[in-house]
Amino acid sequence: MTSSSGSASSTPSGPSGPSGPSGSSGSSGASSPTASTDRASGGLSVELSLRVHDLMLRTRVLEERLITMYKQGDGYFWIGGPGEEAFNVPLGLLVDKGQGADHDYLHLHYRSSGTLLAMGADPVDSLRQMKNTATDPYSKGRNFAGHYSMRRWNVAPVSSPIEVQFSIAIGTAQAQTRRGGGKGITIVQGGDAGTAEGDFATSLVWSSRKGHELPMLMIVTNNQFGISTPFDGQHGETRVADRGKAFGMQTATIDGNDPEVSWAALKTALDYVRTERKPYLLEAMVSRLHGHSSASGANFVKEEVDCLSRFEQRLEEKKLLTRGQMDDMRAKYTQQLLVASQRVREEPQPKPETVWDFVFADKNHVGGEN
Ligand SMILES: Cc1ncc(C[n+]2csc(CCOP(=O)(O)OP(=O)(O)O)c2C)c(N)n1
Repeated sequence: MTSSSGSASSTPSGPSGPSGPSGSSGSSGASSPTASTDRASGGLSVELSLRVHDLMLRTRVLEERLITMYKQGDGYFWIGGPGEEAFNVPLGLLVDKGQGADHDYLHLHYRSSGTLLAMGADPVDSLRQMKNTATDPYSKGRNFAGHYSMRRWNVAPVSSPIEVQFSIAIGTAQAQTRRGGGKGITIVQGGDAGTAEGDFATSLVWSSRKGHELPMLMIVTNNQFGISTPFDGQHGETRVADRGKAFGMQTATIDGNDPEVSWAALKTALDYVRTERKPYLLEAMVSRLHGHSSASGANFVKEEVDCLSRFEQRLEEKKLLTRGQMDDMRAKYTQQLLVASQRVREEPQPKPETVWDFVFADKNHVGGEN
């Protein structure tokens, strides 16, 4: 059961509507949050619906705060994931989080805030990275917003050069295969335009060699834009996911603006990769709600499907939350991050003499030094 089961969701506009996975899938695997039998909407329990909504809202409010910080001069550049929450939050909740090959490795992109918050990251740390403070745990004040990196959760550093993560991910998947026995898999994610890069082709080839398949979930979050180049006219294939079929891979294209569809599709894909130890290519159609980045103004694009307001409407119809309750939550989270951003302003910047720190490894991490 994946995308096709999400009947409440509308088909995203564009070249490819949602479709079910091709072929069979595995059964057991990913650790998942509570699955009560009290189904509220789609396949999600009441508890899980509320949890997903809360995290989607927190993610949206975080991105809005980051944009405001950029516009107020508290950062040099903004790029992030408003419009990808309905997919990225379920992903973060379904990941097997931890350090080392027994857990999932994540090679994400710069729109992955929802995944990190769902895994338990502190949103204030994202404000620190935006403000480039020395207290930023992801890059110690050295990188752009949304460039996460967390050794203890196997989150490989997010890269600004697009798609290189698809080549790097082969390494962690190889390590997991060579080690053998574990349930940890490698998850790699990027946008649709990036699939034109050689790294994406490299990943298709290396993950699917007969008899040497890799436990890799390859995710393409398709917002139908590069920076300003529309998807139409750039692709011979109708669906990016179809490219996986030529490599014998399981594939699906889904409505990533629907958290229930995303949950079901991710569960299927993760279970398959975890159990079969073979690759899966999942394409999620998503929105780009504030344009590409601050380079294009970062203003709200009202023509795009807003996954959060659509989900909130559904929760209201199901009488799980009232409009007033959701407005109160939003006001509370917005106020909390406003106060936090004022606090972060006072935190120290990196000292000039530390400029060469973290350029080269000071320990032999591969050899086991931590
Ligand atoms: C190797 C490389 N080429 C070009 C760029 C400039 N660039 C930054 S983001 C971007 C568009 C990426 O589009 P897509 O892969 O669809 O991801 P999205 O940003 O839409 O999520 C480009 C071309 C880059 N960062 N790296």
